[in-house]
Amino acid sequence: MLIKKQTGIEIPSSEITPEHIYRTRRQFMKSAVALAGGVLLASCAPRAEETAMEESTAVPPTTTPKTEPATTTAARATADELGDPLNTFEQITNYNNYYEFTTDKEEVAKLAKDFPTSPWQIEVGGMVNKPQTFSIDDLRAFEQEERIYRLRCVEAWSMIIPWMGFPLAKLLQAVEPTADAKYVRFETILDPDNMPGQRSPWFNWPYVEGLRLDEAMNDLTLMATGLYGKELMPQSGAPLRLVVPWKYGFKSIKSIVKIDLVDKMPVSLWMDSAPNEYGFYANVNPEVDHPRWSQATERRIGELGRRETLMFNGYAEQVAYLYDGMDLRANF
Ligand SMILES: Nc1nc2c(c(=O)[nH]1)N[C@H]1C(S)=C(S)[C@@H](COP(=O)(O)O)O[C@H]1N2
Ligand SMILES: [Mo]
Repeated sequence: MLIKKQTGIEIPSSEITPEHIYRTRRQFMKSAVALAGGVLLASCAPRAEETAMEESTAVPPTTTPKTEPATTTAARATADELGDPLNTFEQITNYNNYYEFTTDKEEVAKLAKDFPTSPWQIEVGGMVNKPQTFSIDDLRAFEQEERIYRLRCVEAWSMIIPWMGFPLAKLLQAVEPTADAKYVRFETILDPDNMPGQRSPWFNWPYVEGLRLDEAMNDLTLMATGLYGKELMPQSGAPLRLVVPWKYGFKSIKSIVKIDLVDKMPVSLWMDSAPNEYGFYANVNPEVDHPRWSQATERRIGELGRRETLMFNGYAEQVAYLYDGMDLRANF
């Protein structure tokens, strides 16, 4: 049975999961993983000599008009698998990094409000047997699931977000990467008329990101289309953004229009603008500091104290094997 949500995204009722089932599934995931063995400117700062993107100490405003999330499953799950509470819809949609609009996290929502996200196409090509252009409707062919993930920005703040979406692996399987494909390159839309930040000369637009093919195929790697059971809003990267929960938030590129399978490591926008500060891997690692600040702890949005940052953002069981034998300091 399919439940038609107000978003127009069809979600199988099997995916509408009450809390106690989450718990069971979580136990299952843990044992399954054991058996198998297996974000900046901070990244966001334009240039090293620029002032560090200082995180504001202000808690996201609660006075903004409230759009209530749909009362679905997503809304009913209240914690991640570590038992920590989800951030609120208001927090998640009013504290954003999206340099195409502004570097002010609390102004993104307002500036992005009318950004046109329909019609939209995602061109998937490069080293594949079946290049394909997907419309947002086409993406409904991929079963939508809910994934509750921690998002850790390289600026040392974090949130817990209940995403809706589908594994990137499903999309890649559909286009059939060739044997030569080693990396996946993602590109954000170039639309300076509607994205004032893209008129800034600080960056070589559009925003580009990349993953190694095995990272892209990992089950945690998500193409997100919604959160809290609602379609993504522009500030969150509508209509389609990447979510790679074990890497700093800047890897989770928003408003994607192009995905290419390639054989060379892509140069991301951050690598291009500050190669000494932002590497290709950007795995969350409390032991490898950013040149301008420590990564040992973080501030969870909505909390006062600081938390210890977890290796691979708490997803080591699922992803550490990807980096066996690699020097994580050299490959930062
Ligand atoms: N196209 C694009 N994608 C982007 C960014 C950006 O500026 N432009 N910022 C990144 C950073 S630094 C982070 S931390 C996350 C923030 O996602 P959120 O605003 O949905 O929390 O988006 C990432 N994706
Ligand atoms: Mo970030």
